[in-house]
Amino acid sequence: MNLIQGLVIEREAQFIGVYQLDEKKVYRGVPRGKVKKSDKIWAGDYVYGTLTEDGTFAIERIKERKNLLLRPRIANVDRAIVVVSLKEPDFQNYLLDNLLVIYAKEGISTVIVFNKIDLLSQEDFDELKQWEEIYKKVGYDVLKVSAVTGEGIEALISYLQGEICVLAGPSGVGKSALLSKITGVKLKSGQISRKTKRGKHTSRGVKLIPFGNNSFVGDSPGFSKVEASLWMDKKEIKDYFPEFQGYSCRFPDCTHTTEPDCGVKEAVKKGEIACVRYKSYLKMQKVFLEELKEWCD
Ligand SMILES: Nc1nc2c(ncn2[C@@H]2O[C@H](COP(=O)(O)OP(=O)(O)OP(=O)(O)O)[C@@H](O)[C@H]2O)c(=O)[nH]1
Ligand SMILES: [Mg+2]
Ligand SMILES: [Zn+2]
Repeated sequence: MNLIQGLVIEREAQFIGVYQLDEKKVYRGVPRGKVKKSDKIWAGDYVYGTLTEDGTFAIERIKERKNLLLRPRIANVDRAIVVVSLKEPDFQNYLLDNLLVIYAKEGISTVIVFNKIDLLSQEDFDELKQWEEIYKKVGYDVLKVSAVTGEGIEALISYLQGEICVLAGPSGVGKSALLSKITGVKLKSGQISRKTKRGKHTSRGVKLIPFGNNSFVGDSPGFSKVEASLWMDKKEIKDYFPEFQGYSCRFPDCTHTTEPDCGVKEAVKKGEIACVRYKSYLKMQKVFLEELKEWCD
């Protein structure tokens, strides 16, 4: 049997939308044989199958996934576009830092996008510049855009070629607005969550929107609070702060909190590691360090 490849771009209740990459057309996917358990298929899954006479895509096989995001359920995510804003809503670096840790653990490359720059005063831009420098120094790409004026959108699109991307970030920062700008598809805010007819259960239909040359982008509902420590062992978190790597400490299992002769703490003291980032780390560890006051204001 000659199997063709498709990508699941829509997953809602019992519906599976399979995008045929060559034709750029969506078929209703019907799991067959070994893949009968349809609930194990997610948006972002690459599937192999055949086109049937009644115009459905008979799914014979699912490609092994490289990752699976939980919120929203999207598989094989290449890149997370973490959208934040300096104003409306106010920037919360702790929330951003938690998201960065989670994506780093999943092996997903991340770009930080400050949206709503049309709202900023000169003073705000000065503040934004400081945040930009902090995250760039850590190694993240930082983009400044406006979904309203379109500024910076071209640069953002150039990041997303041939990839499965997901927009994530706090509520109200303009993720859905940016998605519309990128793909040209008009979306209502909050469209992602819909009540099912059964009433009691809320289903979260997930959709990847195709654009450009086989690029796909998915929206996600806004987060109001994210704690990396709920996703992984607290001890692991230090591995996902890129700027902590390469320093040596007296104890090989140093948590970079209360231990003496800690290379990371020394680096914070010397200003090599940003205080705000280290403070986020301590908060994730639920550790309060009195001595921090001496080096960080
Ligand atoms: N001034 C300005 N307003 C924007 C911009 N982008 C989005 N907005 C507005 O911000 C509000 C929230 O935008 P959404 O796109 O719904 O935000 P969201 O991140 O998808 O929010 P959730 O779905 O709740 O997580 C809307 O009123 C948008 O019109 C922007 O670049 N500039
Ligand atoms: Mg939205
Ligand atoms: Zn240490």
